[in-house]
Amino acid sequence: MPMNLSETLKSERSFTLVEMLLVISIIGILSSFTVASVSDYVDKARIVKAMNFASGIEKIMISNQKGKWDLDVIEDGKIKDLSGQGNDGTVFGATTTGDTPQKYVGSGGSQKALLFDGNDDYVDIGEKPALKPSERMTVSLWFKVADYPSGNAVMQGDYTTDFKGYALGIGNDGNIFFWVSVDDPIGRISVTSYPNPVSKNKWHHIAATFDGSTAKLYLDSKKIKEYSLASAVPLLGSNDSNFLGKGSWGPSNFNGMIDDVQVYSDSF
Ligand SMILES: [Ca+2]
Repeated sequence: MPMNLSETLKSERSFTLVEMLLVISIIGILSSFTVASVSDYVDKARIVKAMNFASGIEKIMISNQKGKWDLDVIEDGKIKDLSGQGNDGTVFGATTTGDTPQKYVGSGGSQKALLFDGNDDYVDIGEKPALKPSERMTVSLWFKVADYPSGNAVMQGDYTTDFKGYALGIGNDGNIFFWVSVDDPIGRISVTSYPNPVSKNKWHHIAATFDGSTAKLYLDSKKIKEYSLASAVPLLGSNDSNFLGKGSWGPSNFNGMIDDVQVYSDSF
């Protein structure tokens, strides 16, 4: 005998408690997927934007490019300078990895980056006249830090313990820093990302530029800090090496990956 309407409603009246919990957990799983994919999308957009920014820097200053290392290949223990300036580097311990900013956003499948162990890995580019900017300078590079236990160098440009040259690194608080030595009583300009530490295990782009009076630091295409002197002064160089992944000060070996490093004797 067919059920009447009220009986039908009664028999389909509700979820059991177990069914209800199941539905709630499915909704929870679906929403966490949505949140994860939105944040993933936002993070990839950050990288793509910084890639466009980095290629814009190269485009406007290409005639003053003094070093360009894509770090895709280590050949005979060396990394090649693609700028035409002959500033090849000798690799100590660092190895290539397929983990690159390009791959993260789904392109550049065969490209590589360099992996540094945070202990004794580095690249020595030597002391090169072309890498001693005297008036203006810019460095553009990608890095992905695994840990920052001490003040680590991402790149040392002709820097020494007596504050000559320039350096880019990351402090033990996760803030990046840009030091540039100038012929001025201040001695060394220091611009940091403080209080905006970078996230570990994510690719970030840094651009550091100095035009003779103003030092600017860009993180992921955004200008995060700048410092200006009253008037333009020359940069002070040294006779020390240019390094990737280590500096001349204290324990400074970088723990993570570095990619697509470019140096210019110009500013923006
Ligand atoms: Ca690369």
